[in-house]
Amino acid sequence: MTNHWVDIKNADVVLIMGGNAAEAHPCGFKWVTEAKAHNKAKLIVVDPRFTRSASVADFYAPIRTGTDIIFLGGVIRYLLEKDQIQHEYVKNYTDFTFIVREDFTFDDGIFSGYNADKHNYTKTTWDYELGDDGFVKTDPTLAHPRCVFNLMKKHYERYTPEMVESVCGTPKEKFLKVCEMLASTASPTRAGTILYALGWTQHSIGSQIIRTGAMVQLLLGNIGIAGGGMNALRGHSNIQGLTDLGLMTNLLPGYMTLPSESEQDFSKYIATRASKPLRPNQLSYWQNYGKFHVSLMKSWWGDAAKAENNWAYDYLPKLDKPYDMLQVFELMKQGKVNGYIAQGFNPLAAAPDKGKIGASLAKLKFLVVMDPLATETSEFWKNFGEFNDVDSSQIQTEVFRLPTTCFAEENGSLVNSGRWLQWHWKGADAPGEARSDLEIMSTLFQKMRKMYIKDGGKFPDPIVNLAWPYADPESPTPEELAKEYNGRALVDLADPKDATKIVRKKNEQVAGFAELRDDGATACGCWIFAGCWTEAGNQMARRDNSDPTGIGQTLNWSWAWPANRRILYNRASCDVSGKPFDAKRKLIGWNGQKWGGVDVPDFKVDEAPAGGMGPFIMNPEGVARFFARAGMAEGPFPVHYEPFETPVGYNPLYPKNAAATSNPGARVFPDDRAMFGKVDAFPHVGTTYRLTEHFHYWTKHARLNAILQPQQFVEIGEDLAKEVGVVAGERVKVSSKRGHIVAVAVVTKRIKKMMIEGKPVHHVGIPIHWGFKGVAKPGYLANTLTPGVGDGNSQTPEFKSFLVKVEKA
Ligand SMILES: Nc1nc2c(c(=O)[nH]1)N[C@H]1C(S)=C(S)[C@@H](COP(=O)(O)OP(=O)(O)OC[C@H]3O[C@@H](n4cnc5c(=O)[nH]c(N)nc54)[C@H](O)[C@@H]3O)O[C@H]1N2
Ligand SMILES: Nc1nc2c(c(=O)[nH]1)N[C@H]1C(S)=C(S)[C@@H](COP(=O)(O)OP(=O)(O)OC[C@H]3O[C@@H](n4cnc5c(=O)[nH]c(N)nc54)[C@H](O)[C@@H]3O)O[C@H]1N2
Ligand SMILES: [Mo]
Repeated sequence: MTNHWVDIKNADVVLIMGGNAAEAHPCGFKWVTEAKAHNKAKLIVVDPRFTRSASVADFYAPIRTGTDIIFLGGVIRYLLEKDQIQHEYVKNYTDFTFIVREDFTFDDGIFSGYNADKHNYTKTTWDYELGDDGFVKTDPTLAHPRCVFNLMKKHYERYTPEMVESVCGTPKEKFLKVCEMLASTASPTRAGTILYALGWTQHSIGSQIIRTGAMVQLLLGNIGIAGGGMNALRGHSNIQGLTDLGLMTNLLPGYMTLPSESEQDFSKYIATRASKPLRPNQLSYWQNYGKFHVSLMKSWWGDAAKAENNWAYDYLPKLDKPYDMLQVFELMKQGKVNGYIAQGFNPLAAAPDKGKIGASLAKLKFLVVMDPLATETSEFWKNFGEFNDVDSSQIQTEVFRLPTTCFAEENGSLVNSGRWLQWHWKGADAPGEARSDLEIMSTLFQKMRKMYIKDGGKFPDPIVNLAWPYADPESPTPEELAKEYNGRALVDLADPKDATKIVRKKNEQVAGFAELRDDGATACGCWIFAGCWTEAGNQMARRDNSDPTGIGQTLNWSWAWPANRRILYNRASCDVSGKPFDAKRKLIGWNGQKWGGVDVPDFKVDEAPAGGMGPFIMNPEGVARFFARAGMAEGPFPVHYEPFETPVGYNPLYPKNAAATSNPGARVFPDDRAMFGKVDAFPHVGTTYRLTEHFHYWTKHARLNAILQPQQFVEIGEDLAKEVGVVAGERVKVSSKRGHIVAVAVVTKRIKKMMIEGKPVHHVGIPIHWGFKGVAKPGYLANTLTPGVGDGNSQTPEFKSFLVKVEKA
């Protein structure tokens, strides 16, 4: 989230699109209710199904899955055409006026630089035009044909209300009503928020859908203000913490990135990331990258990380490609992986194309499952009849189950969607032989290290030299780790401006990331967490909920990254002179000497507005981007592409160009490509989702949840039920090119037939929660059906839109 849960109450308009907060985030959803009750906020829900969120909305509009870019692109077109944008904001805080390179093109659905054979782009042309001074050229009059404003206007010309109706299946007047409600927040004194989750992410164009939403928010001046923002409602209680700590294959903690294979040179690695400002007087905060990186290396390798060895740069793996879930299972299937540790992860249930996952696990020599429960994955080799029809005698994989505790059985912190690190205390001791993940991992590490010390190996240094400063090496405590993430001084730190003044004593915790150094004088396990556990103690355990102005800015409740800031980009809530756009929702302001208010300024505190520094300090240009230079896999402006399994068969925007039907920049493995179904054999659109009564594949082990939702069902509309000849309660077979499931049919008015490009399209709703382990009725894994293709940037699988066929069982 750019903002935070409580802040939702400040919104005038709430758009829930690509998520179902009332069911998947029932606690957080109360802030939507608060906004409605106290702020007379209007709630809009756009979803293929009439959900529980929709049932309390002021306005609901249906949409075909996977077409949100057409819808949102249509909103962009509407806002530009009707001139309903926050002019001052857009002019000063975005790249509207920036000029784009002359060799950048977009032709019939494809951007310049496409390598058709490799299904990827060379992105050099996707950039601004630079002047001789090294700065981007701009045209404040917006007359230049290649300024971002004009390119964008042209780009979204095709996204008409008629196109929206035809491709998304959203009736034109409903679409226009949504536009009108959103446009009402273009005023500086009205705020609109967007809440989204998997209905946006789980598509082959998921990241671009989210970008389009962000572009709408920028046009409306809704980023950086109270009651605004782009708010990703995250999944597991600590999934935000997972990405913060860099547990993605290409990341390091704090959203630093691992070097790629071609980056063997340390200084170049740093220089590429420490971008120089692209406009005069901009901060370009990532210029501090070296400080965060060197402090991380000191934290990991202690004395072994020194200036002479580039702070152990050679210890870091250099990536040839991302090793996300889809990639790993592809390699496993090819027999290139010997062992796999599934820690708190049930891939047989959670990953796409269960057939492929099961076949891949069967190729392993060993599988370790660290989990409190026996899961589908740990029992993948057992025959469970129709639900897992395998021949155990053919599977050689040795499986080890290591029972773990779960979060309620240990202390620690969870980072919520609003970036708050909230400390929690254990509620009970774990049963049986369970040990904490920390203890299991540490014990494994100690054993492996001993083996490397004894036997050597090709390159044992990274393992042998890892710093391990914990009182009990086999069981570090969450408190020890939290302090390490915060970081500390390794020597007395002198004031950079006055060498005689010591600002931080050796071994003291740092107060924030501004104290970190790139000369080896500090260690910090995650720079964005610096400040969470200072000399003043554990800031995450704070529980003072005082809120000076009543807008939910409880700065003494827990601790938020970065720097306890609650609303990112909050400098953008003020005009150029530093005066809040909206006095009643004031976050910060310039008082003549410095910035201050009820949030921690996302800006240099003493930087006078007259200097012209922009609010988006993480971007070298200081402003927000409509034109995503070089960043995304499939282009700088979001384009609608059809799901890989499309019910239409062509891209209605570019019907003549087959190469532009589905995302040209998505990474698809050849074998998976062969497993895509076509609409003639699989005429219905499947989409998977969750229910309030279950948590994934986990709560079917709990009797109470199993009583609430005992058995697998699918939801179909009344028209489809009639077509296939079933009534509610009968069983249906749902098949895709990859397999089938059988489940009870729930016939509902909540899913309606849509007319898409003149033809009827039916959605089939498939809840994900069942499987063959647990106390609920055994069932099929929903992911028997889903295709193995991911988003071009995040590799998130296309779980929300694929083709199936429904028949009476
Ligand atoms: N009770 C419960 N709560 C949970 C979970 C759980 O298992 N159970 N899981 C947690 C986790 S890990 C996560 S990630 C979150 C997920 O939270 P959500 O994303 O809110 O959950 P989903 O039910 O997967 O899907 C959301 C909605 O997206 C809609 N949708 C599908 N395709 C599209 C589309 O193309 N466009 C639009 N606009 N909408 C679409 C679906 O109809 C569905 O209503 O929930 C978390 N909360
Ligand atoms: N078709 C389809 N597939 C989906 C989705 C979808 O919408 N549609 N959603 C996707 C999403 S968003 C998610 S997040 C995944 C979820 O996929 P998973 O994360 O694999 O599923 P869970 O069942 O939530 O959790 C996995 C295991 O973690 C264990 N666990 C709980 N606490 C601890 C602990 O402290 N330590 C350890 N070691 N284990 C613990 C649980 O017992 C459980 O077995 O599914 C994905 N798959
Ligand atoms: Mo999730």
